[in-house]
Amino acid sequence: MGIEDRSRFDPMPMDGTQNMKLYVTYGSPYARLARIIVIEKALEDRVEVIQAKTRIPGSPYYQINPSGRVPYLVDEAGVGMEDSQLICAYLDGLDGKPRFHDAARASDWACLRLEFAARSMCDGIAVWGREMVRPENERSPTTLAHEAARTQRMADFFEDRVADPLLQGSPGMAHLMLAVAVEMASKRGLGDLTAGRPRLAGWMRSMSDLPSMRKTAPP
Ligand SMILES: N[C@@H](CCC(=O)N[C@@H](CS)C(=O)NCC(=O)O)C(=O)O
Repeated sequence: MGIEDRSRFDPMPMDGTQNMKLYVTYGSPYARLARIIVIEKALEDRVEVIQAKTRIPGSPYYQINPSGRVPYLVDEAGVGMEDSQLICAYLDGLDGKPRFHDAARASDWACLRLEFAARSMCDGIAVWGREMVRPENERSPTTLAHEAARTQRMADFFEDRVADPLLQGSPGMAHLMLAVAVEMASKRGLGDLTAGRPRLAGWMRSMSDLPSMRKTAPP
């Protein structure tokens, strides 16, 4: 649903609070993380997912989030917040039982190092994707080559790490970030990062099978 249509779909809970609103684009890997947490935490009834129009001059979305980025969450009190890290932690903690940011993981530097390495990989893939949507004569071959090489190095890094117990077992933010990054690389045309990387391939098969990953697969 576009932001211009949303007033028709704004159910107001009886207690005077409003449903949360999560602004996304369906191709954004960062917005996808927030959408995954909404599903994993069974928050679909409390969070309305709204498609924002990003990267266009004068978008009405800039009245909601002046940075123009997604994801952006407006909470039940009407307070807005941006960035997938913050939004995921907020949504995960609403029931007081965070599963993706539990206290053990939040203070575990090894977990956080993996999550942020995956985030760094995703940032590079996003830059590559952004470059590729420009008209061909505006694309920078230097940037494309730089980001493509970074992506391959990071895929090698994770081929060596996915067997680590930290990336096995129930998913945390590092798992989600890495899985979303690998799927985005393939979707955006950077290739199948699991090809020739058997450990990453096996790991991705189980991640891509999660219902929340399937339901949020990019168009
Ligand atoms: N660090 C941010 C990154 C968010 C981000 O870069 N979002 C992109 C989509 S992938 C965006 O909204 N771009 C629109 C723009 O730059 O105007 C996060 O984790 O949420």
